[in-house]
Amino acid sequence: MTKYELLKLFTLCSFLSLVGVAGYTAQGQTQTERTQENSGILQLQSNTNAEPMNVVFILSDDHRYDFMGFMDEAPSYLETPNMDRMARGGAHMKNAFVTTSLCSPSRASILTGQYTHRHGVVDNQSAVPDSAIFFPQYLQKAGYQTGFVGKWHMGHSSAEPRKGFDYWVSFKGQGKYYNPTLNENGKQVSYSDSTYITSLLTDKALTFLDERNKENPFFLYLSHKAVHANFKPAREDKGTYENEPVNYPSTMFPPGYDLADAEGKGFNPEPEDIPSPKEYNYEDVPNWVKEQRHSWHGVDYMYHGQIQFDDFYHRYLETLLGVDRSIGKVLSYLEKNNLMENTVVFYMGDNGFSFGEHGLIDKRQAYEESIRVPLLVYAPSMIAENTKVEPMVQNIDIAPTILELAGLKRPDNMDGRSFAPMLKGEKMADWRKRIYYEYFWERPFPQTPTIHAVRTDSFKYIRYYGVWDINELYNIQDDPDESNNLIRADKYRDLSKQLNSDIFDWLQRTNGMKIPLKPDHGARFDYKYRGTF
Ligand SMILES: [Ca+2]
Repeated sequence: MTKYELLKLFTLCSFLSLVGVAGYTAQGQTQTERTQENSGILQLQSNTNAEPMNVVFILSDDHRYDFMGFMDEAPSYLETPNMDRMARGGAHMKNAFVTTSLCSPSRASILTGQYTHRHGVVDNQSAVPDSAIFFPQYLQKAGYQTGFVGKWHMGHSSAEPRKGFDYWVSFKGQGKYYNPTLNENGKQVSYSDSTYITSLLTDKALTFLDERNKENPFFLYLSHKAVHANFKPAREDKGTYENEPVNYPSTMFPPGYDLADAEGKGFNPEPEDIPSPKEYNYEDVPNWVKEQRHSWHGVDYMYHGQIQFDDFYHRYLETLLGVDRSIGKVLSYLEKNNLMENTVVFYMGDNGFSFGEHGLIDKRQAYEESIRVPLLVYAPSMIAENTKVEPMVQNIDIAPTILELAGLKRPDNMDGRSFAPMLKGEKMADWRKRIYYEYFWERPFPQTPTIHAVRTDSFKYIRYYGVWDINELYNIQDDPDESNNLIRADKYRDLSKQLNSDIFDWLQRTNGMKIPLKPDHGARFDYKYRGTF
């Protein structure tokens, strides 16, 4: 028996004293989990003699990369002191991306280290296949105590404990902002008296830390519901930004947009907010993007007229304040309990969110606001203050990175790589020079087609599947707003061709040459063809 197996046995014994936890560990395992457990595949080789670090991974929902107080691009009045503190005292991964900009696929990529076409959670309706291995399973095997608190979402219908976690608090699907019902280690508990989800989940996370066996390393996954639509701030934050101005993005309105058309839509552009044809090459914007303006996920008919743009924007920022406060509470707890020396804290978003860029709302598409996420890593004993990491990292890199911090080698079935050396200021000369993106069309939101994209530090190429439309090429260095589609330019034809072939090389290499087909079911947020099959 190895040192870590002994630790694991010790963990199990100590957890028998915790209400509910023992019940799950003993009875909750499926056949697949027992097979994974017994086959030895969860046993990873050690890569270091150093003490394994504790890890806290805090995930938020739909938080775009630039809405943090310390960022130049953020609204000037937004205050996120705890995110700012993490960036100031630790590492800001300045170029962090998801491989699919949608809740469930991205969460599955975080947990498995795999691309969407590999783990198979291709949309928000799919459950995770039984065969998937979540990285906390490896941590458990290595002697960690593991806790999951918050939104799971992969498979809408159940909040039951999932493999890999000793402590479990979750809810079905998207959950509720106020008065939620939680599954707490297998038991259903309902809350009342305006209990707010972000505060409640934070309390549950601190309970896990409090009740853990202090002899073992720990991994905590705190997965917030906020800031997913329909945004609801904590009562104390409501109205904080109500009267603040909104800076409309440069591609929100087509050149020549008639200001009278803005009436009743909840935004109030000034003449200077309307771009000229020189500033925005609207002619080469894909037709599906132009169409989506007038849909559930477009500024001209957002949420089918139920929500006003400016109000929506302010409520998002107010809801984010609760997440920032949650980060602060976790950091304080770690400090007060002398855990900061051997703990690494991550803060990340599961995907981005567009607020009017290209006339769009929400995510799924491959524009910057949709695919980029905030990613901060704080560990005073390991990471120098104000570390800025420039190379492109992705959600598939989280699992290998956390495993490395736990002293474990990356399993072969992961697509991502550990960026832990970069946190310590080391250069990784062989780091990837391009990232790949995929999104599969979903029937509930039929406005956005299937997408594949590749992004380098300088260019992004976006390819659409199954629609008669124009593809896109942007020089993201010179044109960060993606306002001038270069796909027709002779000068860039060879580059487009090369990037197109890079996408297919990647798909071939990673077994991605397939498009999922799902039976039609459930609601379709599509007023144009309402009531039709
Ligand atoms: Ca999300």
